[in-house]
Amino acid sequence: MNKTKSFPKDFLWGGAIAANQAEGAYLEDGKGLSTADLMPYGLMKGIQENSTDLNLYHEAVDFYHHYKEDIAMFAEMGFKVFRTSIAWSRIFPKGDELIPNEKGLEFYDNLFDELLTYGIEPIVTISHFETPWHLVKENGGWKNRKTIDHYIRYCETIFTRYKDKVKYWIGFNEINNIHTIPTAGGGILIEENENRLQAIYQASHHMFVASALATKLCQEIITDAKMGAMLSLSGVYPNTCHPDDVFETYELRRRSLFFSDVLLRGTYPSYINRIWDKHGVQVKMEGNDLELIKKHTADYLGFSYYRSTTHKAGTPILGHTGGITGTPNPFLESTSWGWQIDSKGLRYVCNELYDRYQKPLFIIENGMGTNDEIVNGEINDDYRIDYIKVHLKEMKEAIDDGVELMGYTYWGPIDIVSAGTGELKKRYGFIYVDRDNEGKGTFKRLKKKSFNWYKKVIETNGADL
Ligand code: BGP
Repeated sequence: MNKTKSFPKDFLWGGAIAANQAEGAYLEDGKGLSTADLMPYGLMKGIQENSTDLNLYHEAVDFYHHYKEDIAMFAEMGFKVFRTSIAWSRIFPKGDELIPNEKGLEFYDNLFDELLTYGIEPIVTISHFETPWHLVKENGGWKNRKTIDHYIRYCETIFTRYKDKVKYWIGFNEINNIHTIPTAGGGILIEENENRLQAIYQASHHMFVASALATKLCQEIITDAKMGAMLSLSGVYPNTCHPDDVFETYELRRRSLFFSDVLLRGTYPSYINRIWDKHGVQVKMEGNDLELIKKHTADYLGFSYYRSTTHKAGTPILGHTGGITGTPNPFLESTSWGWQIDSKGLRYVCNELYDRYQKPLFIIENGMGTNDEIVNGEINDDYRIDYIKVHLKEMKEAIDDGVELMGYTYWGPIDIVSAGTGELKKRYGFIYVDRDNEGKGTFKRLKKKSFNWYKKVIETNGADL
């Protein structure tokens, strides 16, 4: 008789958003410009500094002024945790100041207090696809080793300020995405004729040192703090069983796992040397960098899982997955955005990661973005319920496989601006927001069918899916 598959009783159910995709108020109360504020077509399309086109990140869904109402609904669903990010440029508008912006600090004090009044634990991403624009434009962002100092001053400020309110932290969102979206993912601009991978791996090294220093600082300032590494780790399969497809896909996967290898194992893996040699990369390291990285590894691995893609040998890739470089998987359905739905792949990835690191995992992003329609005043998003249901079932299997899974924060419990496209019509939420791609709407919130379904999932700890 199979023992009933169940989630641990202390499983951390919740939802996840990011400051730049939800808050709006992009220049309010002293906030400085961030890289996201200059990307009207989404974070994949890079900086458009002088564009006058509508940038939906500027007002997003106005979480800055609606957070109390939204948190009340997250509490109604029974959230145990809620992940969001602090906008670095709210705290240090240019990034290199010595004194923080008090109004920025106050906002997050109020936000975390609101969560805690409902017994919801905040999970805070320190840098989620946005860096103060001044640091990037004037100082080269993470290419410049000085950015470590600015980031650590920012960390010391928020750890000290929120030490009694926040114990779950994440250093960088999807740090491996510096490959595919270097400006959003790594706060760097790749110049004309610059060696792209030299820039990416040098910046990554600075981010690794900053992560180690931040982990050390966090544990010194906040008792029982948990500092997580976080990567984008949807699945990637060989396009065919041809050994070339298989091996090149393995290399591609490892180019992502390189980041978690360094952050969780604490050393640069030997396979990276061949990649660096091949691309003329020479990473400058200083003093006790490697000792810091070795000593202060992350406590857990958070990752985003949405889909799986395929890779065909010989297909040029910009980054770690580079999207679907092979043919679409004929065994999988796709969302209206062409993301292939692969719940079994989540079980695979959970096992892959737990076998590799033997550290707790946290599914910190998973969700379905699609074009929800209001029909007769209702939004019947059965497709979203089905998407989540099949993924939760595979998570239970992974737990039964022996994987230590800390929790699940559904990506976008409320509609927010897409990172990939800068649009609002790609909706993820259990809560609909009346605002469209043209920036029109009342910001009114409306529960979708999935709202009460997810509430029941949490109430029953995922028992009857
Ligand atoms: C991840 C990001 C999130 C979120 C998600 C969904 O890479 O960490 O910020 O945006 O992708 O992607 P999109 O918003 O493009 O649908």
